[in-house]
Amino acid sequence: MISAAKRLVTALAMVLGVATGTFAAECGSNSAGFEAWKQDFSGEVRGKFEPDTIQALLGTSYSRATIGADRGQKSFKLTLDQFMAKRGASAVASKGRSMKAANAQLFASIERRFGVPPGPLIAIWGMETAFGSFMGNQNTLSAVATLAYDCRRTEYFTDQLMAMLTLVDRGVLSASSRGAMHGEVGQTQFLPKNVLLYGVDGDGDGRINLDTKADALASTANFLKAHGWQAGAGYQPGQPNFAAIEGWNAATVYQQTIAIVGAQIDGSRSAESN
Ligand SMILES: [Ca+2]
Repeated sequence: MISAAKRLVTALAMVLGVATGTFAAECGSNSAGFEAWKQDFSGEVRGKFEPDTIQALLGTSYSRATIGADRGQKSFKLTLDQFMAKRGASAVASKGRSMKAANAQLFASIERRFGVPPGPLIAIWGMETAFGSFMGNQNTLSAVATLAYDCRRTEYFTDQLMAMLTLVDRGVLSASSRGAMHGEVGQTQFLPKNVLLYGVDGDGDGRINLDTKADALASTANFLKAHGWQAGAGYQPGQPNFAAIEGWNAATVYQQTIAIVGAQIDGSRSAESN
């Protein structure tokens, strides 16, 4: 028992060591050190990834747009009503109902597979990218590499960069993949580590491509299931599935909005499960 536990601790330490910055490459707060960091970091992970993937990393450039967006993030507290108005929640609900009708088969197959009903998935889809309209146009590998280099959240984004390099290795994403400012990709804006952990093939073409709605929505359902979603249980605050929604986004008003808009889309069925 003890030795098994010890082995587990050792294995965990090794995994965490890889994931959380035993890297010596030096972070920086402007573009000046990026080339040197890239060389150092690439040297440290050489052998963990395919040579082409390392070349792709070496081909990244410092993303000023990403850093600008990161520095510009303002955290001001909105009330739930203010947040819902700002994010166009009522438009998401009404467009969401027509998206549900137009994609009925897709949502039925997702619910059979993961137990997650359409409402919360469509609320997330509408809030994140206006149903796939705005997925972002930043080079994902450069965005994530820039944030891994940047001193503000080096550890968190080094972890994301390792996931991104794994995805490039596997051909799920590539050196030319594009997405939002912090490296979020696809129709529901997964960070690379979430693509790696929860990405699934929703349309059965044998590939995971979160730029497609079927794969993005199935992966989002898989994310919620992995965060404890129980088929048939309610998802309003205080009900069993609200915890899975809390796993999606840290902001309380965002969580509440997903629950409210989701119920508006699911309609009477969600009222029955309340
Ligand atoms: Ca697919």
